[in-house]
Amino acid sequence: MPEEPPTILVVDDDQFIRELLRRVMEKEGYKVVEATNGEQGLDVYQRLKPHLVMLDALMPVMDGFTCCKHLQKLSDEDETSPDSEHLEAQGLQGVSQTPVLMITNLDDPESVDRAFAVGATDYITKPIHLAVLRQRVRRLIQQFQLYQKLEQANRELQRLATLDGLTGVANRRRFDQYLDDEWWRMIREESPLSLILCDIDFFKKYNDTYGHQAGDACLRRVADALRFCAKRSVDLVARYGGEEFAIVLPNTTTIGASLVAEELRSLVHGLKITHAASAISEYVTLSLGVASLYPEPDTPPAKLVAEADMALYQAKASGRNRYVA
Ligand code: GH3
Ligand code: MG
Ligand code: MG
Ligand code: MG
Repeated sequence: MPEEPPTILVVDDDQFIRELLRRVMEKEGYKVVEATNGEQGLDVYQRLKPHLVMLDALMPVMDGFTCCKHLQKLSDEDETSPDSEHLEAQGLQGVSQTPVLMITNLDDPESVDRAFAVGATDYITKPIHLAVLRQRVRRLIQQFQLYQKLEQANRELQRLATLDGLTGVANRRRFDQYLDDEWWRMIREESPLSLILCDIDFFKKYNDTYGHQAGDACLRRVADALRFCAKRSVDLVARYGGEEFAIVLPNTTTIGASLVAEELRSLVHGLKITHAASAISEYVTLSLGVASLYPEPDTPPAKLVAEADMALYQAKASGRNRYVA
């Protein structure tokens, strides 16, 4: 499919200028939309999200400086990249925002400074030197598109950096971060935080019997079961280690967490994944440890993990395929 041409929004009260810019820019292969004052410009900007705004300074209703300031704000709100803070720290604020090219009769230094102060990316005076304009436009749009691509790649990388490659659930890094975040949130809300740690029973034997690839497939199915049981959007499922998984359950007491643990145990057993080498069942089973507490500022979240781990150990010691709370 051919790519859509970039869109340029021309905001000018002078019809002659608008028509000139449209003709020149369409010849360059761009799509052109028009507005006759700042207010209309903002409206079109929000609906069409152009790749470049050409902005006159003096216009009725809303002038170019005011319009530019508002554009800046709208562009900030669009900004979803977690990387924008980095860019700002390096003095690169605005690079990923829609470029605004001021095209105006005003050539006094104050107007130039004012335009850049309200967020203009570039400045050209009338009468327009068309060859210069073409080059500036090409460069501004190229840069904008490049930054958009970089930001998208960045977002994707950030997302992938939190996931476990085999099962698609959160990885250990994300687990640690989330547990810490929720620990502090529960302190503020004076609410209990629960954790379920679970471990596949006799999984080494499963690998030995069916091979590592079958082991991987089993891990994926168990991860899916965990995802199914963690029903609220705040419940986080993570791969804690090799064949160990965790569910963080905010605002949840021991009773609530135990219900989830039992549902999960029964669901995994009910999957009937054949495990001939298991000493306790003909199918793959889980042992689970449940811990729950009211977080306090001078206790680390590791305490919750240690308690869940102890409960898991007891579940193993007392026969497996069960939870201990
Ligand atoms: P228990 O019932 O006491 O938990 O016994 P177990 O055999 O499950 O426990 P152990 O810790 O001895 O073995 C865990 C096994 O999990 C060993 C390791 O090869 C396997 N494992 C860890 N990560 C992966 C993985 O990504 N893929 C596969 N297929 N196996 C894995
Ligand atoms: Mg004007
Ligand atoms: Mg283990
Ligand atoms: Mg195990």
